[in-house]
Amino acid sequence: CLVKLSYAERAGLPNVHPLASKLLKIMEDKKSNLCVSADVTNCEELLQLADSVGPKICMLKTHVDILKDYTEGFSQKLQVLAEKHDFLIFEDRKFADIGNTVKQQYEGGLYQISSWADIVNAHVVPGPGVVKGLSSVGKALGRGCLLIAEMSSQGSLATGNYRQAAVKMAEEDSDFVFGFICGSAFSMRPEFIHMTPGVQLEAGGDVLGQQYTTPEEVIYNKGSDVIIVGRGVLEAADRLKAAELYRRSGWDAYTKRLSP
Ligand code: 6AU
Repeated sequence: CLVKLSYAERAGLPNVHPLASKLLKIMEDKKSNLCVSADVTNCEELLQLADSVGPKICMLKTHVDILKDYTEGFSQKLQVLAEKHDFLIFEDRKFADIGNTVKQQYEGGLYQISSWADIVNAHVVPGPGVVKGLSSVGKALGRGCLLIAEMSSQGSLATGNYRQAAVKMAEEDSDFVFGFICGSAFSMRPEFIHMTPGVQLEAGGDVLGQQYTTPEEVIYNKGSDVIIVGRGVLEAADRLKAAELYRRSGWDAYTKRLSP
């Protein structure tokens, strides 16, 4: 189902999650449905990247556990940049355990993810308990969660009924879950946001099973809302220029989708 409503219209829907509403407004204001995946291994580089591409993105995605020099100060600086450039922080932790364990992984440990990440994601394989556990920490803090309904990697087992199970889990906890990681839009509720990784300007893949499709394919043909781009930006000679190319490509595909 291709959503014909604008991001701004969806931001005002009666049942929209406050964080989804905030994200949709940022997207409309900055004319950006681009999430840059900041998969770098040192804090200074990540902060520089965030400060540079900040004006081009609606969201910055981190893998905090690949940083070699993480400190609490880093997450504070990242929050300052998110405020400065008006983007949301998404820690791509992919929680996948029983509720009691993910609750501790989300709140505690070295990273204390719930204290600085607006958004996290979770696999649905454990069943609803994973969401309940995360929600018991994040809901009161105004955080939100994306469920991984599909994966971009070759041979992924998240197909068929698995995706339906993810939709059901999202609908049952829509005060915390506000969207999906997926290849294409499928939820009938426009208040849910679909985000798609595995995006580059040319289709292809890497040697470890990642598969790429283009912003146009993802946003216009598959009806997803947000493109998540890592190496397409990170491996470019000029990262800011690359981010602008992806922003424009994603935005053009969105305006084309809205046009009658
Ligand atoms: O653009 P890339 O291939 O350099 O990076 C894609 C990013 C990586 C992955 O961990 C993540 O997107 N990802 C995810 C997410 C966001 O959950 C799911 C998936 O199915 N495929 C995928 O690549 O940081």
